[in-house]
Amino acid sequence: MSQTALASPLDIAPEVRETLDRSGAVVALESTIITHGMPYPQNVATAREVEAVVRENGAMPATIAVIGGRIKIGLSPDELEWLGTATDVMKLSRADLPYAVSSKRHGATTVAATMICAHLAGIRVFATGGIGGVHQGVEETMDISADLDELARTPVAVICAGAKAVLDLPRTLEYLETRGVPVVGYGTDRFPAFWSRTSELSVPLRLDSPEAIADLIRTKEALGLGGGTLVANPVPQADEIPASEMRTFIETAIAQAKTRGIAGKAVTPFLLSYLFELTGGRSLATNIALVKNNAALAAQVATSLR
Ligand code: PSU
Ligand code: MN
Repeated sequence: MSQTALASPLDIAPEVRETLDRSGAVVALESTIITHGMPYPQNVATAREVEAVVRENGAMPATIAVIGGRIKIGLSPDELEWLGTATDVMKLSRADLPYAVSSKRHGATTVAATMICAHLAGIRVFATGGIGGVHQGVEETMDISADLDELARTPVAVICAGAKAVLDLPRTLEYLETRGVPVVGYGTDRFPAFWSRTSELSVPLRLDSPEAIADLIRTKEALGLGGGTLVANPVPQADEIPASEMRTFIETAIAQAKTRGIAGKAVTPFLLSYLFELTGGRSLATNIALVKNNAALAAQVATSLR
């Protein structure tokens, strides 16, 4: 049988299309944070605010998700609202993306899947909260987020607040180094730990301006190295929960996940919602603040990249 070319599974929103056509600045945004990372209605409110921050900083936001098997690059306000309340939305990483498209399912894209879709659409910069990484207890579970391999292979710059402190941060950094991913601290020598501005770890590289980050991205592309760049942007001081305070909460949450036998894709969403309860909502307030902070930097980097 002859092969039939697959019709493009991408639906690029008109204003995103128009911006890409004139080589304008576009920032990709993920959707797992909306469906599996935050409760309703804060999830939808945050997604809207993050898009507004990108616009205020001179770039076009493109929130990415799969709806009925179509890869949406840029969601309408109605689609965003629907996604925030929908049940039956898959959490999509590299492994699940083609299934969601071929089976016409709904899916929220993780960092890995968002990078893939952004690259398909020609978007080079992406803002999120925190990437997935090597989980604590990896010796037993082999749980390493597909986000890390994606950073090694797909040429999109990811602006985050480090990796969630529930992870094994030293091994996460080791893995990124092995896979050749530049990890850049923005205005810091310490690797940020998501809710906290610092961890005990040094960040491998440091840059202090959006222009310098754009230069690095351009240079990496010109060298033909392939793969992405990870920029770790510390949460603003006023919004952070110091690492010393988070530590006990994190230990409790991880112990709970173990007791309840939570595994695989469910681990990260479980830990985030359990921490929300344990911290009386503080972890969510910090999460919202750091995503907005990353969106602003991503927009500035995208603007400098042109
Ligand atoms: N950061 C957040 N909230 C989230 C996530 C990251 O602040 O919900 C999501 C991202 O989509 C990330 C995913 O790609 O968690 C990682 O999941 P896993 O550990 O299962 O790979
Ligand atoms: Mn995992």
